[in-house]
Amino acid sequence: MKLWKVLAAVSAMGLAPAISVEAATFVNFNSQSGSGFATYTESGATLASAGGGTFEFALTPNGTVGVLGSGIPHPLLRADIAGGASEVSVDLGDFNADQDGLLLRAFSSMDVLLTTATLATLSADETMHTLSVTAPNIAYVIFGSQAPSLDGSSVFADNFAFTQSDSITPMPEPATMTLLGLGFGGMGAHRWRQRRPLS
Ligand SMILES: [Ca+2]
Ligand SMILES: [Ca+2]
Repeated sequence: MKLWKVLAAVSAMGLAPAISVEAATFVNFNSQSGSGFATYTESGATLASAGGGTFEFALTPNGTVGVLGSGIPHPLLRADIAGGASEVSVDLGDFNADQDGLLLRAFSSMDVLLTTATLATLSADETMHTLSVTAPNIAYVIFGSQAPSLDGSSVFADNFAFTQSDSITPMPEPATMTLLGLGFGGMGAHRWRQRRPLS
């Protein structure tokens, strides 16, 4: 076996630097409808009304179905992510009614606040806004709006997305080392045969 073939084989078997494998998940709620939900789970994300209560699926300012905490005041929403996440984003928005203090808070599994994203919107704002947070090991997020919003978290949520990141450091496997040994051994034998006088 030629040296370049050995190197190509070893390279193909993963003797590479540590790589990051990211899996992005996206939930758009478009096939949902109705109200009175305590929880809703899709693609590893479990949605609930933060602090109890229920939520409903409703048409959002982006023209598709999203989520709204039910009742007055509207409760914030919470989403637990199975396996955790390193990045979470959600679209939040309101119709032309009041100013809103949009928020997205990320927590660890020990209920420690990791990071918060906020955005203040004007009363005339009729669009959805994407809030994103990045932190290692996000177990769940709480999102919606706070004062000056009227009636609690009076905003819709949609397009919930999260990224799970796993760092993988490939180690040379025994089979790889065996192949490497066979490769160099084969080259040695080839040279020995070339040097041997013809009989
Ligand atoms: Ca939607
Ligand atoms: Ca509002």
